[in-house]
Amino acid sequence: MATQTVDATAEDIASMEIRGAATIARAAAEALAVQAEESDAADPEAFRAEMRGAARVLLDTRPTAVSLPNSLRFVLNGMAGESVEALRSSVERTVETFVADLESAQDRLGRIGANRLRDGDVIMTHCHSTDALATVEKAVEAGKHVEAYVKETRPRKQGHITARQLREMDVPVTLVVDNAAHRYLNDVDHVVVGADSIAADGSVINKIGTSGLAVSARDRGTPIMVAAQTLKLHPDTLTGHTVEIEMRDEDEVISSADREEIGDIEVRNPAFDVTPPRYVDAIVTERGQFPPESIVTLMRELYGDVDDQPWTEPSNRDAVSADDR
Ligand code: RI2
Repeated sequence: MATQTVDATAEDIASMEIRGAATIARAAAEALAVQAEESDAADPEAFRAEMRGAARVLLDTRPTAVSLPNSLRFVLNGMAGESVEALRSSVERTVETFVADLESAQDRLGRIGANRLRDGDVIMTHCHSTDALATVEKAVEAGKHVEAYVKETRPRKQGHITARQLREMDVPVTLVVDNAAHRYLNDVDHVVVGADSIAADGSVINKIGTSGLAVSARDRGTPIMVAAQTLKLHPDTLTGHTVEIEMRDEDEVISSADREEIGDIEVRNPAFDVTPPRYVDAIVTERGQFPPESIVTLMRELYGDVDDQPWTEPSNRDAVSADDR
């Protein structure tokens, strides 16, 4: 298990040293285990308050990937016991379960997604998604030959990570700039992407550029598979909330020297976009593959009774519900 403190983990998530929805979820859960281990809380209530505070620090790092609150909720709701010692070991056990579940979900999802890929298929990827790569890995393990067009994915070029990991699987890779995607989609059998959040209507929130790629793919008749374990299902969207799209620093897009040379301009750097369900052929989860419009059924089954924010202090919770009334 990782041994990073909550503050170090939060810093790494915010700076994207730790990135990718599943990886963020795991790191956050492991940071809570470290917090529990190192806590010198005097009594159970102090311990619980400390864990809630730690969860809020992690929660405040990045707003879009729901795997982060889902992971914090899982760990905080698993806290049980009448003594600090009992609470501490419940956190450690819950985090171990969380990490094991995450790994087996990705494994199962990979095997399901691999069934969609045939021997000789060419895929196109966007950004870097461990869930998406799991489907390719399982296909390769099953003896299928798969080749990949890998989109660079500006501004942070996470496509390079995808290219490297595909090469480690011996998958032939052609790296293209984002603008070349439409040009090569005729040669592609499947677009395979991950997700940071899935909304109740089946919309897919993923790295900026996914929606444009999906529109292009639909135009070319190329199917789009979204690989997303159920940790990516966003419970708040069941009650009408929308998913916040993170805006990142403009320095990721343009250097200050270049900017100065150009003159007075605005720069926008949204990290994610929303792909409507009509552009998505299948959402592949560890529970099977779903047409996007039916994902709400699974979301209700898994998260239907989730309306709690266990990181909120009990006094504020009362205030919130009073406001709601
Ligand atoms: P896995 C990433 O976000 C990408 O958008 C990727 O598709 C998604 O997380 C899911 O990644 P970022 O953290 O959970 O790079 O499949 O902004 O690894």
